[in-house]
Amino acid sequence: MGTALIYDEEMTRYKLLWVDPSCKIEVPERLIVSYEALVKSGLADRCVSVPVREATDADILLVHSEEYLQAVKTTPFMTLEEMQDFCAQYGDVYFHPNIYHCATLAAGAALQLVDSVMTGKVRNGMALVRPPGHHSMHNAASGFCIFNNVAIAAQYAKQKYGVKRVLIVDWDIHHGQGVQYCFEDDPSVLYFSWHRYEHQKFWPKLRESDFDSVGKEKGAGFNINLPWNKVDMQNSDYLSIFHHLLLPIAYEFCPDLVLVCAGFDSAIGDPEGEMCATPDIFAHLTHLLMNLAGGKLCAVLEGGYNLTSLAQSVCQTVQTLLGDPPPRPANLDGPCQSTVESLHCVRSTHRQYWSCLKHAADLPTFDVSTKDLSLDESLNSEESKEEHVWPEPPKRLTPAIRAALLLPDGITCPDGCYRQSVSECLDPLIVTKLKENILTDSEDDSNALSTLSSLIDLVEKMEKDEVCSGLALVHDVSKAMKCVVPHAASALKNRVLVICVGDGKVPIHVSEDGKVLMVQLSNKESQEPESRYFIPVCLKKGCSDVSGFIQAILSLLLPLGYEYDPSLVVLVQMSDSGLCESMWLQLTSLLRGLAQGHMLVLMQKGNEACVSPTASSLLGDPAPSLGPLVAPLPENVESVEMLRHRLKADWKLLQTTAQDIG
Ligand code: X5A
Ligand code: ZN
Repeated sequence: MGTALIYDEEMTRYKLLWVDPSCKIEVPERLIVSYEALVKSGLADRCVSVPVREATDADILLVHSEEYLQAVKTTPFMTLEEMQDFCAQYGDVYFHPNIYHCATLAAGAALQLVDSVMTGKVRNGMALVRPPGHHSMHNAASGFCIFNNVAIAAQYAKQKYGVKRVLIVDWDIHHGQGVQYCFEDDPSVLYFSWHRYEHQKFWPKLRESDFDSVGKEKGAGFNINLPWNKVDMQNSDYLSIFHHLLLPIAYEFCPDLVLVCAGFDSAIGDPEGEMCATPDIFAHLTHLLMNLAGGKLCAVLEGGYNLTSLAQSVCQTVQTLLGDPPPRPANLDGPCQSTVESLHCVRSTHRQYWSCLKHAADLPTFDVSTKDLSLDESLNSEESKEEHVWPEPPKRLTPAIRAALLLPDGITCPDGCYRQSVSECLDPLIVTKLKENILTDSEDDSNALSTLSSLIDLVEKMEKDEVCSGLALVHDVSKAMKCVVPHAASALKNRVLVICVGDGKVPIHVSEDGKVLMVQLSNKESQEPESRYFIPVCLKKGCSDVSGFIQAILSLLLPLGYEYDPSLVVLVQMSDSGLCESMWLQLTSLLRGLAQGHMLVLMQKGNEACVSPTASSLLGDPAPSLGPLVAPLPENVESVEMLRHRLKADWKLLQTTAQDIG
């Protein structure tokens, strides 16, 4: 199951032929540098190359009017003046004798990608296209866009494959108003867009790009707009929106297919976006979407005008689609005030449509529309524009061994995994330590000793980057945890995030030095008191409340994990975890976004059946879909909310309401 890459040089063969300051950034080099970066980094070679095709008239008419299509078809025969006149009826768009041809290829590329994913030829993929699509409308070109590539792809997927629910994530920095208009009254397509808005001062300056455009009639609730009212947004701002808005709704919606309007003008250095999120953030955004729809994700290029940041961002996206774990997220320090205000507005507006937001606070009392804009420095334009420099994202090297498994004799090692051998010559220092601290006299048989020291061996291989992740099926998870966690945390630069799933006492004491962050997910109230680094989460009825559980993961565990930024994740399945397999696999897969995928999974003997699915998730296979979700148990929602409320002073990525700050 591979990753498709769709590209054709033909789409570089058109350009702006006259002077127009608002269009001059949309250049053929955008596509050339993106593709060259994929080739140079070796990523293109790892993809399945799929040819483009021309979209047919019937394909284009899925979204556009006959009249508009016929008009665009005449542009190759126009003189320069005629083309300029033709453009004048639209906003910020130019034509060229070859752009109609390229526009059919761009839409056709999106359709080829949908075909490749839907037929199972590949798992996911990316199409590098020009012209972009998300601004173009039923009857009009707009913002460099001729045909709406992604909207056409969504209609096509519904029609040709009977796809019931499509999620469109538009992370381009502009509002894809064309996509919004196309699906406004359609509940089968959920459109999410974040965009630079600045209280309607930023192009396309539409009233309907604000948070209160939620969709119409049957489609009410299926259009989600997150306006950025300031520039300079950072990685934390983007992640906050995913954790507290997009992902909870996306999981509740349960798409059969995810389409991404993958514009990279939302990255640092872009002259349009003026944001500060670094290219590696796209690895995380991609990763966080990859466990929806059983991994069926199609990314289609939209904007992106800083050639350096564009090429880096494209590489981060494609490498993640290929299954490599994302890099360590850099300097996350919580969302800014303006982000939290926007988040609060959208969450309270949408809580009537989505049960995951039922508990969201009321609309804030401050009146957003009458805010004194003259105080916004960001609007005092030119002088405040900064030239941004950022380091090139380090090469993401994945260890040759993606998953090493420590299994008892007689259990076969799943394909693609490496069998960690049981240590034969034991390090005497470690033996003494283990005998003193963990093994009782009656048990210090050589078997337990060698299992535990093999575990330590495994963790050391992960620290040295020889192994990416590990799984151990052990006789006693408690002892394994007691042995491995302190050992890993003792290395100077290490921080260990431990997640215990299931009831029972956590066998290690968590100190306040921050070397270990322990989160327990269990059915029962914890006996131990909560603290900054020991966080018991009580979820009644375990997996019979899948909704409550996934929401706790998305909006509590992930933000904590991201802010903590561990060097190792230890995921422990206690004997009585009671978690259904699909939920467990979602948890495992989502946690690969932390610590560069350095995760050790500890499972109790007796749970053999779960070894092979867990191993495949460590290898990067997407988790199965949870199915459409019903409302979570109110008591679970409440206890998670209370916990979030208590912890948000210590953990800034847990903030969701304006009151949470200051
Ligand atoms: C696809 C895209 C931007 C148009 C900006 C016009 N279009 N000012 O990023
Ligand atoms: Zn854009």
